[in-house]
This record gives sequence, structure tokens and C-alpha cells, in this order.
Amino acid sequence: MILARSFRVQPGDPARLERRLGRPLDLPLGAQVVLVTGLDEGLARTLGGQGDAAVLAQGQPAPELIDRLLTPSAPLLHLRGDVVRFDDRPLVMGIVNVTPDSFSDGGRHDTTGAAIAHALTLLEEGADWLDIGGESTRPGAAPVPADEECARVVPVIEGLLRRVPGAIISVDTSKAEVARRALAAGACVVNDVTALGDPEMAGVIARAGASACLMHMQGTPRTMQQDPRYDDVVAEVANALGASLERAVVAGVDRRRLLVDPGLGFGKTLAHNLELLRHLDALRALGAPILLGASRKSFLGAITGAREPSQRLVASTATIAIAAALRQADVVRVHDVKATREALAIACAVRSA
Ligand code: PMM
Repeated sequence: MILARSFRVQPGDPARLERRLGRPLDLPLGAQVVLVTGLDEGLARTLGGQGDAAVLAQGQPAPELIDRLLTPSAPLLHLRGDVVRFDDRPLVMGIVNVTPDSFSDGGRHDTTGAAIAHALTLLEEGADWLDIGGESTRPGAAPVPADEECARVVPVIEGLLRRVPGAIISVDTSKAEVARRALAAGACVVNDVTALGDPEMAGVIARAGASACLMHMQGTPRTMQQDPRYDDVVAEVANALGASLERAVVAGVDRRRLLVDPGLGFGKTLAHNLELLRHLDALRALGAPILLGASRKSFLGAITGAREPSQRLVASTATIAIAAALRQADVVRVHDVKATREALAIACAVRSA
């Protein structure tokens, strides 16, 4: 993963960066610089760096500088103060459902302590990012009041950040109030499966300077699987996500902080899900990184015959590996982090061979 971190040079930074880059640097205190890590050696050398790192010039707003210098072949995502490029491999978002009733892991991590322990395990297994949710979106699920949802997720976010201060955390919520409190607790992304269904949501994200994932859903979790219909599922999902992106931008959200997600299983039949998976490239035209949530979903069980979500590991990792090999997913939302990292290692080795 290529990470670009922009900061003003503080006492101690020049010596540290000179050690890292193996050469003297002219870095006046207070200058704005960008440290880029995760580069391949050739590019690092071209940029005057060494190993996997380079320090880029000063004097311009860092994000624009990075955008220009690293002309991207894949979209960029601004996440906190970092710019993430997805050339290397998709990021792995580990799922932490602090719910009694999620379809796959409901009731397994529904205390603060159990959820934090699970999150730490996912980080150890290689998760880049944790998605913490307090309301099930399974088909037929009933809504949870905002206070109850906050009581589930906020202590987990706070406790986790006390243990792992740099952790990247999204809150999986469709309520602006929950998003606001989760962002105040230290989450930096809102994962909204209703793509701004709450009229206050975009304002909350904009004011916090947060990132957000906008997911497509037809209907609501209560009704979405009753009779989903589309004339052209790929075009309709792409158009709806495009409209959600524009609404977010008009409300003041930084476009570079937005991801899109086709919402597999959210108001979609098996045929719709497969059609979307086959044509994820259509979403590339939106210019935002693509997040994919296929993990353990029932459409996979409909193909393989695995009735229990926990039996859908191979199907989940196969789906993710295909999307990754085709460069059609930039972030994958998964329950099984270790297996996903292995599958991605193979897919990415093949695609870059
Ligand atoms: N799926 C679920 C919940 N949140 N968020 C995004 N962005 N994409 C998804 O596909 C998605 C989601 C349902 O799965 P879970 O109950 O296992 O969390």
C-alpha cells in the first residue's frame, strides 16, 4: 500500500528522515513535506528517496502535490491525513459487528470487551481497517434506536483506539447522529449502506472532514429481498451511486474522501449480484475507489449450497480474489481476514506478474 503522509517539519524530523533516506536533506523547520512510503525501489529512487520511501517537495498543498506526482492508474482515497493508492493490493476491511443479530456473526462480539478482542485479532491477521457496526442490516432486520446503536459502537471505538491509537476505523451506520458520535470518538470513515438516506448525514461527514463509503441498496433491509427488480442493474446502480456522490459533494464532502459500493445482496437477486460482479468496471467511471462486500453473503451459498454463513469462506475468498485479480475492488469488507489476505496475495501476484 502506498501511503503519503503530509506534515510540517518539527525538530527531530530532519535527522529521522535523513536516516531513513540515507542522504542529507534540506528540510527547514516548519516546511510542509510529504513522506511517501510503500514505493517500489525504482520509483523511490526517481523521487530522490531510498528503499520504499521518498520525501517530496514543499510549498504546495500536499494532497494536490501527491495527486500530480503519482499520476494514478487506480483511484486515490484521502483517509485522515493520508492519501492511499490501491496499486499494490486492495485494503482489507475487517468486520466487527457489535450486534446480537447480524446474519453471520450476530451475538458473537456483542459486548464491548468481546468486540475489541475480535478487532485486535483481525488487526493481527492483517486487517488494514476495521468496520464497526451496531445495527444489523440482514434482510428483515428491524432498526435500532440511535442511543442503543451508539452504546454498542462508541465504547468499542474508544477502547480500540486506546489500545491501537493509529487504527483506521469506519462506523457502519445509516444514522447521522450515530455517525457524528462515532467520528467524535475517533472513527474516520462513515460506511453508510443507505448512501446518505439520512438527510443530516452528508453534513455530518462534511463538518468532520471524514471519509465515507456510499453503498447502493434498493429498498430497506426490512423489505429489500422481497422482489428486487431492475431493467439494467449495472447502469441503475452506477447512476444511483453517481447521484449519491454528487449529493455528498454538494453538501461539502471532499470528493477524494468518497468510496462507492454496489451493495451485493442489498435488494438484489443472485442474477443481479453476478451481473454486478461481472461488470464492476462500469463503476470505475465514477472515479471513486470501489469497496466490495461479498463476505459470507447468501448469494454465495445459493451457488455452492453452503447454508451456514460460516461455511462460505472458500466462496467468499474466491469472489474477492477474482475481483482483485481484475483490479475491480480497492477495499474488501470481510469477516475472514487471514484467508482474505492469502487469497489477495495470490490474486495480486498474478495480476502484477
Ligand atoms: N454488508 C453488510 C453490512 N454493511 N457495508 C458495505 N459498505 N458493504 C456491504 O456489502 C455491507 C456493509 C452486511 O454484512 P454483515 O451483516 O456481515 O456486516
